[in-house]
Amino acid sequence: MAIVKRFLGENQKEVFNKIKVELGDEAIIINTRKIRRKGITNFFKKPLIEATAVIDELPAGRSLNANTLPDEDNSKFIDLVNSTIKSDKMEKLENQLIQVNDAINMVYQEVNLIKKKEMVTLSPMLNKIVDKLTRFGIIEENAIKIIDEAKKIHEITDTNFTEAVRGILANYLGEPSIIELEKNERKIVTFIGPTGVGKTTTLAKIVAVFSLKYDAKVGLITEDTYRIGAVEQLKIYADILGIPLEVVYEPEEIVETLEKMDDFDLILVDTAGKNPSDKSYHKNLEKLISESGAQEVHLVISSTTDYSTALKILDSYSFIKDYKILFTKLDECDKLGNILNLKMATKMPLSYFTYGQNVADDLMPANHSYILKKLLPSEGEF
Ligand SMILES: Nc1nc2c(ncn2[C@@H]2O[C@H](COP(=O)(O)OP(=O)(O)OP(=O)(O)O)[C@@H](O)[C@H]2O)c(=O)[nH]1
Ligand SMILES: [Mg+2]
Repeated sequence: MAIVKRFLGENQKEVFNKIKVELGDEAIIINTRKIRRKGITNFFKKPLIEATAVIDELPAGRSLNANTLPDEDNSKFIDLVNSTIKSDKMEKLENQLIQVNDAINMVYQEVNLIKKKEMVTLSPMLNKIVDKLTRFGIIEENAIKIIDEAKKIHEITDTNFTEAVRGILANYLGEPSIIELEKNERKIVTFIGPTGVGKTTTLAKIVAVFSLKYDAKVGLITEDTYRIGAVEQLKIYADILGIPLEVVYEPEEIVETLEKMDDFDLILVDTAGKNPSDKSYHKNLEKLISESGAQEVHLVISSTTDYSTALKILDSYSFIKDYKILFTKLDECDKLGNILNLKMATKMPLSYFTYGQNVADDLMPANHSYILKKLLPSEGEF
């Protein structure tokens, strides 16, 4: 409840000073008026000044001075003040509600997990392994699922438990779905994804592999004329690798551009990173992919993105029906289990991993053995 109080003084300065001393700097003066002094002898004297001040809460360490003018009728002021600060309070209340809601959701998830744990009744030893998997970034729900499956395999087939976990993880991660070229067939591959995840750098790495290692005829197209320096960035890579770079300003232009690159083995198309919830971005991207007839789309995502954010990002790209996930920045990621979570959630194939800024290197097919080695460095048991 707000505090509303009237103060009286010889002049405005004195009254304002009283308010400041008693209620602090945050107090708001909502009304001032002149008051005639009582008694005939006071009639010609200067009137007194009365100010009404309000504060939402008394600052810490202050108390209301009993000597200041008591407010005879502050209820209407309180109503007035409460209505003006209502929106502020409502906002606070809404935030509190959101927090309560989040807390309920968390408890709900915890209860669900406890229920699941009870259902699969893991021994303390197996629970320790679940902990190890979760420390690696695998969400608890997936960790329990994996351990439960491994337990069954171990019991039925007598396979060593660690090997069973290894097999299950490898199975969930799947085989890498890398770019493969057919003889006399041109392949067009488009790279999409949020801003700054490493699309252009990765594309340059893939060009380097195909043109230098496999001697394929590779061409580059970019539609990223949005970001300053984006074309120049790619042009530098193209010049170093001695391959042509074409720029398209509108999605439809890609048809004509591709006609010029008829005899190429591989054409990689770079796109501008933008906020994936931008609707015009969707339209342009869809058009670019369909007009180009791209056989493959690689959705590039940084492995350092936390699980829930990455899920939202992937969801925002769900207007693209068929894509592979390409994870970058594994060198900066200390929770590689996240890759498994996203693979399990989307069931989309994984194409490549990148693990550094070096264009001539730092790229590999999305091998599950890389992740498994990080989880279980030695050949030993859990
Ligand atoms: N540590 C690390 N850095 C990387 C990796 N891949 C790319 N980067 C860095 O990430 C930054 C952004 O890379 P870009 O290739 O420009 O990213 P982009 O997705 O094309 O960015 P936009 O076109 O602006 O959306 C650069 O500093 C890269 O060197 C990687 O695997 N590891
Ligand atoms: Mg780029």
